[in-house]
Amino acid sequence: MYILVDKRNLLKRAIEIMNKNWVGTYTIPSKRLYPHQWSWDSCFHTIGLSYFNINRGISEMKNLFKSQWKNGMIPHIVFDNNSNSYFPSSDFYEIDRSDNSPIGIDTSGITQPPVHAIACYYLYQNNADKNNGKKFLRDIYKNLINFHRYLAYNRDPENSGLITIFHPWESGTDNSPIWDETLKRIVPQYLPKFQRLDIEAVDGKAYVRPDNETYNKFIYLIELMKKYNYNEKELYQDFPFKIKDILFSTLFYVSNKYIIKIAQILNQYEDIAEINTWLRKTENNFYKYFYPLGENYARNLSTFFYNYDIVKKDWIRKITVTSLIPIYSGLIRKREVEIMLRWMNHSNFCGQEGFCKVPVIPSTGIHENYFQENTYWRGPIWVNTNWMIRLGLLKYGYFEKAEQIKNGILELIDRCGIREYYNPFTGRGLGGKNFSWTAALVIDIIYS
Ligand code: 9WN
Repeated sequence: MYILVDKRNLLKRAIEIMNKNWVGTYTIPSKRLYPHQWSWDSCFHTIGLSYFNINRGISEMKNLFKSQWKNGMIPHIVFDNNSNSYFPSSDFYEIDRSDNSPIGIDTSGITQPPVHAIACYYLYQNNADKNNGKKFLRDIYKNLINFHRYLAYNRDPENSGLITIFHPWESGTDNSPIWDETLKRIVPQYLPKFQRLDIEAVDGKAYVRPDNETYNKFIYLIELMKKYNYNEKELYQDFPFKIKDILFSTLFYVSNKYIIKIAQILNQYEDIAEINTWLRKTENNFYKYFYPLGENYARNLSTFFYNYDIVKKDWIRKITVTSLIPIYSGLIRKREVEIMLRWMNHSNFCGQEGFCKVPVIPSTGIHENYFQENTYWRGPIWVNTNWMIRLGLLKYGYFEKAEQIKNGILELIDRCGIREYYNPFTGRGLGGKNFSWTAALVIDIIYS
C-alpha cells in the first residue's frame, strides 16, 4: 500500500540538495563525509541535473574528464585539496608513481563503474538546444571512447568483454559481503599510520560504516597498488584482488550501447565496429563468467549470477543486489529474469514475505548470515541499484513491478529523507546526509 507522494514537493527538496552540494564546477556527494568529486556519483548527479540545469551537468562531466589519465582511466576521486575531512587524501595515493597520471590534478589511482556515456547522453536528450547538446557530445566523445578502450584493453586481458576490478572501492559497492572471502585471504604486510575520518562524519555511528579490519585492507590494497606503480599489466600478474564484477561489466555493456547512440548523433562512425566487438564479447561471455550453470537452465532459486574471483578461479556465491543487476543489461534470457522476479518477491529480498515496508530492493538478501540492516552495502537500500533494476524491468516489459519500485523509492525518500542509504525494515536514513545521487536519481525517477 502506498502513501500518495507529493512529487512536486519532493522534486523541490531534491533540487535544493543538489544546489546546496554544488561547489562551482561539480557536485559533492555529501558535505563532510564525501567532500570531493567522485566519478560514478558525478554521472548520477549529471542525470539529475539534465532536467533542471544543463550547464551544470556539462560542467560536472567536463571537470571529471579533465582528470582523465593518459591511458584513458577516469579516476574514482578528483580531490579538492582545500578540504581535509576525508581519508585517504590525495597525497596518500602518490599517483606520480604512474606515467599515466594527469599533470597538476590530484586524483586517486583507481577507477569506478562507467556510467559516463549514459550521463552524457541524458545531457543531450534533455537539452532543448540540440546544437548545444551536440557540441557538448562532440567535445566529450573522444574522452568517452578512451575511457572504454582503457577498460576493454587494460582491464580485460581475458578478452571476455567483462571488466576486472582490483579494489572493492572500484566496484562502487565497497563493503559488500561479496569481497569478504577474497579480503580474508589478504593479510596486510605493512600499514601506514592513518586516522579514519569517516566515522566522525556519520556522527560516530561506526556500525553504519566498514569495520576497522576491512578498512585496513582497503588501505593496504592501495599501498600494494602503489608498489606496482598502478601498472595494470603487472597488477594482473599477481595482485591478490582480481574480480570480474557483474555491476561494472553490466554498466560497461549498457554504456557501450550509449556510446554508439552518441556516435550516431555525431555522424561519427569510425569507432562503431570496435564497440560492437566489445558488445559481442560481453554477450558471449556473460553466462560463462557470471552464471555457474553456464548455458544450462536453473532448476531452482539457488543458482544465480555471481561475481567471479579470478585468483581463486571460482564464483563468489553471495546473495546480493549485484546478482539482480544483469537485468539492466538486457542481454540475459527472459528465463533468468523470471527467476529474478521470483527472488524479488521472495523473502530473500524484501518482497511480500519480507518485513520491508515498501517494495524496494536492499543490498543483500535479508536472511543471509552476512546481512546487516544498518551497515554500508551489507543490507541497507541504495537508490542507484534500485534505479538500474527498475530500468531493467522496463526493458523486459515488467511494467507493474517497475512501477512498484518507482513508488517504493519515492515513498521511502519522501518519508525518510534524502540520505545515502536506508534500513530495509524501518526505512531509517543512514550514512551521508543530503546525499546527492539519491536527490539526482529521484529527479529522474519522478520525470520518467
Ligand atoms: C570510497 C561517494 C562514494 C561512492 C561509493 C560509496 C562510498 C567511498 C567511501 O562513497 O565509497 O570510494 O569512502 O566509502 O561506496 O559507491 O561513490 O559517494
